[in-house]
Amino acid sequence: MATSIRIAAAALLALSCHANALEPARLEPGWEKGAFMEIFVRGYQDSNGDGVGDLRGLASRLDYLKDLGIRGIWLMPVTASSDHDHGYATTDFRHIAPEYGTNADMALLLREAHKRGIGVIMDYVVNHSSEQHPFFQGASKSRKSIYRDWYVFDDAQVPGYADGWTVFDKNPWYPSKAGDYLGIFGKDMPDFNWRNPKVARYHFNSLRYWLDMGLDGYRLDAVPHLVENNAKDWNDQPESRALTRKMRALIQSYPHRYVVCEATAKPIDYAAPDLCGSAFAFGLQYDIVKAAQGDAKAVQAVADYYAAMPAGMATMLSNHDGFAGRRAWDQFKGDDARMRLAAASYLLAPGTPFIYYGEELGMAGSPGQNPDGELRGPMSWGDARPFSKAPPFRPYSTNAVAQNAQAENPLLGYYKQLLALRNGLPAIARGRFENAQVAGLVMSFQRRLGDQNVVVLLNYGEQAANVILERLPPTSALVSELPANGQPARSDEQGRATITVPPLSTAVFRVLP
Ligand SMILES: [Ca+2]
Ligand SMILES: [Ca+2]
Repeated sequence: MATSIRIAAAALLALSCHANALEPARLEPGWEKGAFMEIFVRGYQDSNGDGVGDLRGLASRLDYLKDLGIRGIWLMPVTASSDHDHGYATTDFRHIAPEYGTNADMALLLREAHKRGIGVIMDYVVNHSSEQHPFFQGASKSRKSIYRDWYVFDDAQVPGYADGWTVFDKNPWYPSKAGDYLGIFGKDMPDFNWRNPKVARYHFNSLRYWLDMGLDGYRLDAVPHLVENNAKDWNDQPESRALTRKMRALIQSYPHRYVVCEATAKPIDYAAPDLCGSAFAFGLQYDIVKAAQGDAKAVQAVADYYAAMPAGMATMLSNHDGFAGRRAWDQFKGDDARMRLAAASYLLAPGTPFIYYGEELGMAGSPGQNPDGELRGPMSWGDARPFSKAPPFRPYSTNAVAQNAQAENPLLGYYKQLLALRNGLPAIARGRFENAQVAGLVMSFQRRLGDQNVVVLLNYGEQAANVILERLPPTSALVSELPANGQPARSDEQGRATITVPPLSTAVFRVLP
């Protein structure tokens, strides 16, 4: 059974390889500036009643994502892994995890997503494999294994190389039958030896494998950790940047592909067009949440960040990792108005926004889990067609009955409105960020692209605010886009307009010359 599926998938791949050179672009240029959904496949939709989400389940929810206004999907790791949870301990870089489906299911998901104008990128774990990976099983059992030089062993380096290391408060060296090996992220995840050209060739071919199938790009995991030089110089080394550059170039040798890097320490460096091109704006999410909670300093910090950041930043409110913060709904303790402000603070701003699955529903964490586990629960679809017919792999969210995709859910409607603006007004998706003004708890800015000029005003305060907008085109009409039936306004001959923004709300105007 498995063999015949693999053969079918291989035949399908062969077809897509040949078609690749002549194939027209599947997605519109600039598609990656639409909003992405970060999806934990295990928690999204189960199709076969085993209580575990899978690719066919996700494919059956593509209409929901399209209807919401999503333009891209980031799949957390979907290839075979040994951790039975997040998937970052890879055991096979070229086969889908059996509990998620087959490579043919992946090809199906890509086709169905493209039909709906949605691009799909997947996590690729470049720094390490699982200790269960057959390569490491060989490398760690015998010094004679052909795979031993695929990993970092202390005796392959200068004497004393493994002495005196502390990485994330731990000694990253672990014993094995074949000597001590390096595991920056722990014993279960041995680091690849990226100085070995065979390792680089293997991963470059794996990246090509999924691109040839039609994948629209990658989220490259932990790239500043590819190469370590010594006990002191192990983070963000020049060699790691050079490899990241090379991978980005390889991926973007295919048309309309998007790459985003996880580079927690120096994300702005990694978002440079000649390095990764895009990187997660770690840190910004704390300020957005604080701003939406009414912290004036944070409001200024958000405006300053957008004014200074490269266009390729990937923004978010939270993600699958506890260090990035709890689920947004939990951080706001269910305060719908502040949750909306946080959403507007990144979905109407520059960069590529990544919504964490369920955020748009106001989904809370899974009960009784560790800090990471509570973030990765089953999606709150509602009872009519739930996540699974079987007991789920992890308990449903604490508010799955109150906040789901089927019940009357004003927050979901609001996310649709924001994404409709992003998709309908190119200045919001791709325009410059200009003329930011901050006064206390009120922030406004203009987004401009070609002739299109859009003004966004956010009032994080509990009182209505009168904002005097400056530097507008003189004597222009301001047409309200949010709320849809809002009062219009006009700028005077000095390019000023006075707008009243209700408490805890966002207003969007299109400026017509
Ligand atoms: Ca399943
Ligand atoms: Ca490494």
